[in-house]
Amino acid sequence: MSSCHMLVILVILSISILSSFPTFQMNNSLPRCMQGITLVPCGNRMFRVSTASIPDKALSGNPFSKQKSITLTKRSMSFTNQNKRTKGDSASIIIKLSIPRIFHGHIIGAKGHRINKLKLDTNTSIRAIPENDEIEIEGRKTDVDKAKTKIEQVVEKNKTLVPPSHFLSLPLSDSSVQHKVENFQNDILSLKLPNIDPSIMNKPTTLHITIGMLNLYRQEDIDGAVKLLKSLDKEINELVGARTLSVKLSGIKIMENDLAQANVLYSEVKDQKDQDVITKLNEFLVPKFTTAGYMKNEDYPLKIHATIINTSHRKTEGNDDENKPYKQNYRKMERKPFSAVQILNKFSNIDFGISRIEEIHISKIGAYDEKGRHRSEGKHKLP
Ligand SMILES: *[C@@H]1O[C@H](CO)[C@@H](O)[C@H](O)[C@H]1NC(C)=O
Ligand SMILES: *[C@@H]1O[C@H](CO)[C@@H](O)[C@H](O)[C@H]1NC(C)=O
Ligand SMILES: *[C@@H]1O[C@H](CO)[C@@H](O)[C@H](O)[C@H]1NC(C)=O
Ligand SMILES: CC(=O)N[C@H]1CO[C@H](CO)[C@@H](O)[C@@H]1O
Repeated sequence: MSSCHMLVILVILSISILSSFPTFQMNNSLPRCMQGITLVPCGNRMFRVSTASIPDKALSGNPFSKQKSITLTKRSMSFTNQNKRTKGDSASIIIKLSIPRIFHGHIIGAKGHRINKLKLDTNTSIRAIPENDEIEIEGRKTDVDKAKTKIEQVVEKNKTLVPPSHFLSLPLSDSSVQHKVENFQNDILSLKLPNIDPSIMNKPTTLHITIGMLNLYRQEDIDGAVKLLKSLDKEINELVGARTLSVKLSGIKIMENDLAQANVLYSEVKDQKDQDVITKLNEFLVPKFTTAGYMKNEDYPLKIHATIINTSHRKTEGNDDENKPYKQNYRKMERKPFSAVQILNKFSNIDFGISRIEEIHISKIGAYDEKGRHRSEGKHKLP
């Protein structure tokens, strides 16, 4: 047993030794449930020790009680303190990795196949805690490190499989345009066509033009994307110019080639100059967000449109709760198309009017605010 190892044990058990280390800091602002790891100083190095494994006796009644110990939480999982441990160290530690719950299914694998293999291969115990977006790994330090690397590889490899979480949006907030969209949707509903029901109508309050899809699964990604958008303030304003950006929405089209098998019905931005500004915004923003890792590197052309009907929203049991675990929430749903023949015949010349575009939002898919708009994580105000 190395002398440092001895020290770790001594530190855990001895109040007098604990208090003699000046580098030991306190943080009592964390909830108890997040205090999985206690950092214990040993010489000029810090060791992570599972708080649970520290005897209460060693901690109670001294200034370094559990509540006051430094802990690694899901927000601070960057292990800057990756010192090599001496060989033969068999102390068991627990770490909590910040892994968004959307990936937990990939890590667990079908019938737990992948997680079981991970556990066996690395001699660790691994537990998914979807409520906290955490994966907990327990074992010897070297084994835990191995498991951590492997889990991160699974996430990296499977990143392309999960649906986007957010999008860069130009909300069309003009109430008269929204009202016309609502009337149009009601007119369609009154035709009582097969496979058309209120659930597939995009809420008029969410009317928007999409600049690009975002993959922001963790709070730190959301914060980073918001910060990035804010950092581009000046360039965006220069790009848009002094003139107010407003778009005229008119006409309706469907995304599919077969009129009888439509899934998405949308209206288009008519004015070429407005289209050009939006295209420029897209061409400027997409590379920035892609480089930062918030957008997937997908090379599809921008289609400037405002969706009015989308059969993906069709209400099926269990797909409307953003807090449901991965499997229930993201199971593949079958899309039931509708025939757009009658709608296009009847309303092809429809005009929804002009809506000013005042802001660029980072909007969350499937989450809405009290006014029925997409929940905004952050925004840029246009001139
Ligand atoms: C204590 O934890 C809180 C919450 O994670 C954090 O905001 C704060 O900066 C921490 N304080 C210290 C001294 O580490
Ligand atoms: C697996 O890890 C435990 C500690 O978590 C250790 O006691 C045991 O010896 C290890 N087994 C092998 C085969 O390395
Ligand atoms: C339709 O809705 C789905 C699910 O919300 C979304 O992924 C897709 O981008 C939408 N399509 C259009 C064209 O709005
Ligand atoms: C589609 C894809 O890349 N899936 C990968 C998910 O992660 C596992 C483990 O790393 C890979 O084996 C899969 O190929």
